Parts: sequence; C-alpha cells; structure tokens
Amino acid sequence: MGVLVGIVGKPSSGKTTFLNALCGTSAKTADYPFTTIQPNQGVGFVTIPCACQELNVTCNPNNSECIDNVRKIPVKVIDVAGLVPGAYEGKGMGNQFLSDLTQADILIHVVDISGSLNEEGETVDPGSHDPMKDIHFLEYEIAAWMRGILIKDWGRATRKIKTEKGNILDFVTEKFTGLKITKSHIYEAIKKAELDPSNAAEWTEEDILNLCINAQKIGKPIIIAANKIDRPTSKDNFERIKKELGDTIIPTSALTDIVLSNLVNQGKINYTSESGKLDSKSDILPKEEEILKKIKTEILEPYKTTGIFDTLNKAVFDVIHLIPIYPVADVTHFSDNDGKVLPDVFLVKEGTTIKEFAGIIHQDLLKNFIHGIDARNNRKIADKHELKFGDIVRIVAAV
Ligand SMILES: Nc1nc2c(ncn2[C@@H]2O[C@H](COP(=O)(O)OP(=O)(O)O)[C@@H](O)[C@H]2O)c(=O)[nH]1
Ligand SMILES: [Mg+2]
Repeated sequence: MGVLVGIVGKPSSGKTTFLNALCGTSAKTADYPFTTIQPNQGVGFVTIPCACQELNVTCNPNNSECIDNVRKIPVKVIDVAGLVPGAYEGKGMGNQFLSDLTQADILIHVVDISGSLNEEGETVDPGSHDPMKDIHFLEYEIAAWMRGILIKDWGRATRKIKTEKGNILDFVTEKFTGLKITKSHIYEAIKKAELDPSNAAEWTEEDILNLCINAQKIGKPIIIAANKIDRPTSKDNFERIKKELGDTIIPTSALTDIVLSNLVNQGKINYTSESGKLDSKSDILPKEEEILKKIKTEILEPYKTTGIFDTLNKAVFDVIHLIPIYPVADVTHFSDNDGKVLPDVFLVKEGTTIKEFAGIIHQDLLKNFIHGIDARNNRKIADKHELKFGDIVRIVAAV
C-alpha cells in the first residue's frame, strides 16, 4: 500500500522547490537544467479535519499527525529528472525520467506558468513561451513512451491473439504491469479510444497512441501546478489556461512557500502552509517586511495559499479519489487495543469494501473476517459495504 505522488515537468520549472516546500526537505535547486538526476524523495502530507473534533475526544495519532484538529496523513512524493521533448526516444534524462515515474499513482505537473523558459528549460524573455505547450507535450511524451512499450511485439502478439483467440486486453495489461496501470483502466481506455478489441491487428500506430493517451489519463492522471504564479507574466497565462482546464490547474508559488517556511524557522512569523494564515511576530527586518507585504498582496490575498498543499490534497482526494479511514478496536472510546484514540488513518480507494479494508490492515483480519462495525453509530457493517470518506470502523474477526 502507500500512495506515491510523482512531480514531473521540464527542467527549472520548480519541481525540486515544490518537493522541498511540500516535504520540508532541502534537495538542491538551481536555475540550470538537470540539477536533479537521481530522483529526490520526501514525505508530504494531505490534510483532513480530524475526527477528534467532531467526537470531542483527544486523539493519540500514530501513523499520522494531528495539529489544531487537522489530521496530517503522510504520502510519499518523488521529484524526477526534468523532461524535455523527445524524452521518450531517450533524449535528455528521458529514459531515467520515465522509468522513475512508473510507480507513481498520480503526477503533479509543475509548469512555469510565467512562460519564461523554453521547452528545454532554458531562460527566455518572460512571457514569450506558452505554458499550454508544456501541458500538451508532457501528455504526449508519456503516451508516446507507453506506445513504445506496446509496439515492441505488437505484430507477433496480435497475430497470435487472432489465431489462438486470445485477448488484447490481457496482452496490454501484461505490458503495463510495471506501470501501475490495471486491466480495468485498459478496458476503459480501449472503450474511450473507440477501438475494436477483436481486431487489434488492424489498429494503426495512431490508434495505439490514442489508447495510450487514454490509459495515461485514467491510470496515471496528471494535475497541473501553475508554478511561479508570483511572477508578473503569470496571471494572464493562468487565467487563460484555467478557462480551458478548469479545476485541474492550481496556482502555486513553491518559492514563496520556502521563503515563508524559512521565516517560520527563524521564529519571525507564524504561518500555516495549509491555510495560508500568516502573522508577523518579531525581529523582522525592513527588507523582510517588504517581502511579506508583497507576498500578502500578490499571493495570499488573491489565491489564499501558496497552493502547494492544495495541489497535493486535490491530487489525492479529488483526482485519484482516495478516502481516509480510521480503524479502531474499541468503538466506545474510538481507540486501539492499547487505548490510543484514533491512532491511525489509512488512505484507500473510493469503493473499498469493509472486507477489503480488513485485508489492507492485515491478512489475518481478512482471513478471519466476520463483519465490521461503524464506530459512529455502533451498527454492523456487512462485508460488501463500501466505506465512506472519514469512516471510523472496527473489524470483527474470529480469533
Ligand atoms: N519566482 C519563482 N521562482 C521559483 C518558484 N519555484 C521555483 N523557482 C525557481 O526556479 C528555479 C528552478 O527551480 P528548481 O526547483 O531547481 O527546478 P527543477 O529543475 O524543476 O527541479 C530556482 O531558481 C527556483 O528558485 C516560484 O514559485 N516562483
Ligand atoms: Mg530539480
């Protein structure tokens, strides 16, 4: 189990800064391409209002944290080598990039929304590059790479499927096993691409690319961080592209988040990344005062937050539809066997049944599963019952 979020984008768009802001890490960032060769990793947090407040109990978090009634649930984040056009053919750090992201459940595409870098990540006149191009090209690169994996044995495989009455779905599923793309994703992608599964031998290269574009959208969705929103040329680009993409693009300023965190660490301000709440405290230099004023009027007033945590929350809860579930052993006290109250929260796929959840916690619980109990109302839950966002449940198993 465990969710993995991949941060992708062209060189110098701010991927590593984004990771550092999300995870409180200090991986190297710079203004020249390919600073990141090995993937940087960290642990970020998605947040939900903790059930402790609603239930009026004091919780004892174990696998997560609770700060001011906000439960912070860890998710793994990786930042991979910058992606340049032609990566699927091995250009730049292409192959490295693509194989690093195979295990990701969702991708955050960090885009330089100010349009100040060309497609290779080199500095150009501010506003002269259209960030929409980056968005299209990243989708294309990933799909083209996936197509490359499929077409290796395509001819032989499809002929064999035809003579032996095999199934194209099984072939594609097997090819994509390492990519965390499942059979049901592929089934859906074939349908969306309007391809006839009974004559895969006749599919053109374009058909296969179309299948891959859909498989990526379903199996490895992308959410866009419109980064460097603090720069003068960003706002117009953001508004134009948002009209086209709607809620899947979020304005962010990773650098602003880092600047604020540094001031927090020096004890000069109080600031919560998740809510964007900022108060000055003490010993602020005139220069810092000026920066803070600018951050308030240009970022926090129009956009509320620096967008970093919004992007992660949205990715995990709205795009891949995970839901947080609290397992407990004692439904009266909402505690585990050691008396710890609401110790753990698990992120599971929407649609997970109580019995499947038992298996996620422990194989023995699944083997000996009898039923579940909803701790909020003490009612029995039958095995096929699907869990809801924020459920607190006990698994009853034979001992
Ligand atoms: N103005 C501005 N600069 C940023 C922002 N995020 C990152 N940068 C700068 O962009 C440059 C490249 O950042 P880096 O994180 O190394 O990019 P990467 O190559 O995508 O990992 C650095 O100089 C960062 O300070 C942002 O939100 N606003
Ligand atoms: Mg980097």
